[in-house]
Amino acid sequence: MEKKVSEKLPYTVFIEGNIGSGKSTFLEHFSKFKNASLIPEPLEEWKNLNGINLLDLLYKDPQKWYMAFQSYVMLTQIKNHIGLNEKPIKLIERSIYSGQYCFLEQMHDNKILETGMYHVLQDWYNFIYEHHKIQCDLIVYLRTNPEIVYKRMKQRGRTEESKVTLQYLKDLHNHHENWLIHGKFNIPAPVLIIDANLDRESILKEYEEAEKMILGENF
Ligand code: DGT
Repeated sequence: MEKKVSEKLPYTVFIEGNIGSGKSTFLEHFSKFKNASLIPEPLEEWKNLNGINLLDLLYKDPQKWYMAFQSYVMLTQIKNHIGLNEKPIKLIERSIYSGQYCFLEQMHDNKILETGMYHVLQDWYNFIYEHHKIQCDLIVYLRTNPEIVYKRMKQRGRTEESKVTLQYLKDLHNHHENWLIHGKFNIPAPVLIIDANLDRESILKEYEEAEKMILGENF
């Protein structure tokens, strides 16, 4: 049955890419489109869950905290995916997919996460995936070199990330590539690749040129 207009799900774009690839800058750029809801990652919630900084604990002791952190990420992400939206366009920073296919896989491959815990998180993911409609019309992949994002991350100097190594970013990059370029996991929508290695000024130009492609007929 055809959905009534009021029930129609918004045209939804996921913004994906490594840590420091410029996802927030991307969202900022699109704030000029008043018919688009911009949904940044709930980083502040991860940094303050009733006074507990889960992001900090994650990097200080990943073996102990990864499971709790990732399940909270999943919860906050699903809220973003299914949350009510009054505008016809929705741009979301990351998704439940990258949590699963990039971060979770990486932590399991690197044996930070016990296989039992990995299966529990996978089962949660499968359950959510089967029982909720996760709208996705386009994925924008901000593709970068790990060395470049490592430099940016150091410059940004987020205290919690002081322990993140170049190797971690290289692994995370490979997982994004395996998912979005090599199709190792389910890709829910077409992927638009943007070279996000450029400096801020040039990248803003790229975003501008890609606006029409990103917003489709909603432009
Ligand atoms: P941007 O704007 O591209 O510079 O984006 P960032 O770096 O502010 O945002 P993002 O999502 O790449 O990461 C923020 C922090 O949260 C970073 O330390 C990685 C961590 N993070 C995000 N999602 C996940 C996840 O699903 N699992 C784990 N373990 N960490 C995550």
